[in-house]
Amino acid sequence: MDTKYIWMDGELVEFEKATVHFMTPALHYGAAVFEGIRAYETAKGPAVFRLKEHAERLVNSAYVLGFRELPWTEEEISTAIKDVVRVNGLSSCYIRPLLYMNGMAGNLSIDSGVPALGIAAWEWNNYLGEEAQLKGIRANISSFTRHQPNIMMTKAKISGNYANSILAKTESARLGFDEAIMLNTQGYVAECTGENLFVVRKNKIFSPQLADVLAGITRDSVITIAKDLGYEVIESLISRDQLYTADEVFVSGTAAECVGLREIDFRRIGNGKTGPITVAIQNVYQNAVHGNLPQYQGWLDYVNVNVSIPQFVD
Ligand code: PPE
Repeated sequence: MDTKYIWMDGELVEFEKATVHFMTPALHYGAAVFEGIRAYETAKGPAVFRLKEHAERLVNSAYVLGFRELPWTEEEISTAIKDVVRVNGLSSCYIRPLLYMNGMAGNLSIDSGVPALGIAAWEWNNYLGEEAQLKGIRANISSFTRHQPNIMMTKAKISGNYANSILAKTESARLGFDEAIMLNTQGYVAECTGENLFVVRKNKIFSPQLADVLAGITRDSVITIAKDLGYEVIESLISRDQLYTADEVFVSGTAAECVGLREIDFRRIGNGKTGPITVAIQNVYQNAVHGNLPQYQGWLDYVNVNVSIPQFVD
């Protein structure tokens, strides 16, 4: 992995030394929360995309999981994230903060552990394959149901929630698909294993309501961009057959960015290529994240501005 330092509880630790103990409760119970963030190359150096919203969601996820007090503020976490990008000399990268229950496994109350925080950053392109952005991907409807919101807390990016995604993604991959679409307990479309989903029908854009899915920050960016492009965006129930007959279906996520679905359950979607509205949104998104569009500058946090002096350990 192309990274040298990982931030752990306030110190920059060499990659090989950034380890946790086998008895860490987070490892046993999935009692951790995380973020996926991207930084992109711009004319003014690397910029983290929507850092404030990601730091806020991380802290909210920890709160939902049950942590009452955290030793870091959102601002401190944001500064640490920028430090990690800078000290690793990365111009564009994926950033993974993980806030986890530390201590000794053996007690399921979150109060029996203490919060710990690590932040890594590395180059990570093509989450859904090299040609995903251009050609679109193939998905299936998973045989696994997405979380019911009183079983797992779907607004929180809790590590344990991702066992559900692993079940679905593994099944899809073994069946030869690129991604799984998951239905909610009522049988309506929820989200993919690591992306939110959109449907285009007669020039209108639909997305499942937030009730049982992660409130994706890319989803929010896509909605803003789509509206700025003049499209109506409607949050609604979406059924499986509405996917099959859609003009376009696309997914959004930090890692995946914006990717069209060219086939679902062996049925061609639209003309079997990334659709024109998806392409238009992809273009604006790519220009926005690279700092080419003044109207979306507020989404960027430049890594080389207000530089602090991070603490290294050997
Ligand atoms: N739904 C789920 C279940 C999800 O995991 C993600 C992010 C999204 C929606 C989109 O959220 P946002 O990134 O804020 O637009 N999935 C992460 C990938 C997880 C992985 O390690 O794999 C991501 O894109 O960072």
